[in-house]
Amino acid sequence: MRVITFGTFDVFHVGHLNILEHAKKLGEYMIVGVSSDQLTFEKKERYPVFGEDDRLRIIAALNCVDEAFIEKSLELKKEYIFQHQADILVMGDDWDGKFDHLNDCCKVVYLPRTPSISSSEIIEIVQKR
Ligand code: C2G
Repeated sequence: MRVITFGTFDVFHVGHLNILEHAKKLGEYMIVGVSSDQLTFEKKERYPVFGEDDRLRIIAALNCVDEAFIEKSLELKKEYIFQHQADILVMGDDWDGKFDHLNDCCKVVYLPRTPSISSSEIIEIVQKR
């Protein structure tokens, strides 16, 4: 089974690692779409701390990741799924229900987020120091 997931993965932390490792266990081959800087701005109204090339390198270097690419638009999920021949789409449950319409091209699974950690909170803490 080929698993695909998407995310910004800015200021990489253990919540990111948990979901990627958990997702990989659902199949054998793991593909990750890393949001471009522009897409991150559109989603979060701020640019990421780390640029897309660095974030892509970090994700691609993980043991649980077989392939990583830049995700340019939220609207292209179907194209990315077909392009990478993914059988399962994994998303964090902060996106619960948002991608159910893709169930006709692959299985959609929402995994629970790791509590009490987020890139935005880490950025806030560092800014205050
Ligand atoms: N995540 C998690 N636990 C946390 C923080 C994040 O499980 N404490 C998960 C999110 O649910 C997501 C992944 O880690 O599945 C990446 O999180 P973000 O970088 O915040 O990604 P996001 O902006 O939600 O991008 O196409 C969809 C998007 O690109 C998803």
